[in-house]
Amino acid sequence: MKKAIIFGITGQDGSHLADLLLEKEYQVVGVTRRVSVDTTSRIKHLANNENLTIVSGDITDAHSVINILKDNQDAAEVYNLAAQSHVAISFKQPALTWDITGKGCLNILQGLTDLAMINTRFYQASSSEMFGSNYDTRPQDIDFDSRLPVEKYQNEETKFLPQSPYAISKCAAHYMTRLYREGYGLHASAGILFNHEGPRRGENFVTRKITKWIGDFIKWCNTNGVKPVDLVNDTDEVYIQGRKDKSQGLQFPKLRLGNLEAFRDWGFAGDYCEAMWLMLQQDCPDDYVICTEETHTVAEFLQIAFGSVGIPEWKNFVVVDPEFYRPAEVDYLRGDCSKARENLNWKPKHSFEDLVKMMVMSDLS
Ligand code: NDP
Ligand code: GDR
Repeated sequence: MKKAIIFGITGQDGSHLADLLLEKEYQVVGVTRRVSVDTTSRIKHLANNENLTIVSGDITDAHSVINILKDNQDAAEVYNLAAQSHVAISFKQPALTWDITGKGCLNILQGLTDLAMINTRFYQASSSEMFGSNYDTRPQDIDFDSRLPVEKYQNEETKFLPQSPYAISKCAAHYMTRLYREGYGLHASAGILFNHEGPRRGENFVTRKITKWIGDFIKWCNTNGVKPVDLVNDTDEVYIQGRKDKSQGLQFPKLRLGNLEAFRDWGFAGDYCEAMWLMLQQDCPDDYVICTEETHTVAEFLQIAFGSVGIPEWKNFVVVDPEFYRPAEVDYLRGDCSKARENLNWKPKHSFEDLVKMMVMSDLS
């Protein structure tokens, strides 16, 4: 039976990866950090799985990392999914983000090297945020007519131009992974994953913030006998009024968002965790872009999400609030995953529309 260690098992991806590895009959060691509240809701369904062991540790503490590795030197695979993963928060807590998202990766790589765990394969969760404001271009048509509009994309050859403390920390961890691969011969791969979402997504990322709001709003409408379509002309900046007469006091807070024009290449997290596993099954370690090759704006996400509950016009339910703008934004992400398609035989199984509807349905239940 193969053993795998997952740093970050309580997160969205950690929980999907644990499901996948346990299905494949791995013995999984999941690392959780000590906090004052229960963070294991995403892996609750695995509580009685005898192949899952939870150990306590913090990736910023090199001693704790090395002790976990020492106790599990027979691990075939180590996945580093642990991070302070919220881009906007990284502007407010840059040093903490650096310690977790940047230096944490080094603690694992150095631990693997110090313990001479040369048979253990390592996965680093790199990110499309590393491309920041950069992209490559190619003509949209095969005849390379330069007058045609260009197609913008990012792949393994695109230069990084990070736009946040989070992205800079991820770049450092990414380069460390490459160094330990090339310099020390570790089987270390990095997946440059574009945004991936699903019902287990944290509630402060934009997709889940939207679908959670829709779920709560529809439940509020049902409880109060209010029809969402009757409310669309309400111009209040803060609340949706449930009654024409405001004095009756039936109110629901509007959905407050930042930049609605950013483009993201959004896929389903479950599909992407399969790609992580595939990378570690290859004879040679390498870096791979994982994405859907489609891009959509936040506004398009809103359109489909509201449309899926029968609300064609979302604009009166949403307030653009500068509080959610970032000091620097990543405007356009659209990946090209030809390398993963060819070498890993991987492709996404869920479309953008499937993903949005899956998340809305889950938040309605
Ligand atoms: P989440 O934020 O959902 O999960 C992050 C995990 O890291 C949680 O389990 C968290 O634990 C853990 N963690 C945070 N700090 C520490 C620490 N000091 N020591 C140990 N564990 C810690 O992220 P996702 O699951 O969405 O993403 C997984 C990884 O992939 C992250 O590294 C992220 O940056 C990266 N990534 C994600 C993408 C996405 O679209 N989801 C795209 C590209 C890369 P706790 O529960 O205690 O907070
Ligand atoms: P991102 O995801 O920054 O791409 O990082 P997020 O969902 O936070 O933002 C996506 C886009 O939506 C805009 N936006 C808002 N974002 C949030 N969180 N809240 C809002 O209210 C809001 N309004 C508009 C943002 O400005 C941005 O343009 C995610 C994380 O999972 C990273 O860890 C990962 O590395 C990258 O994806 C790839």
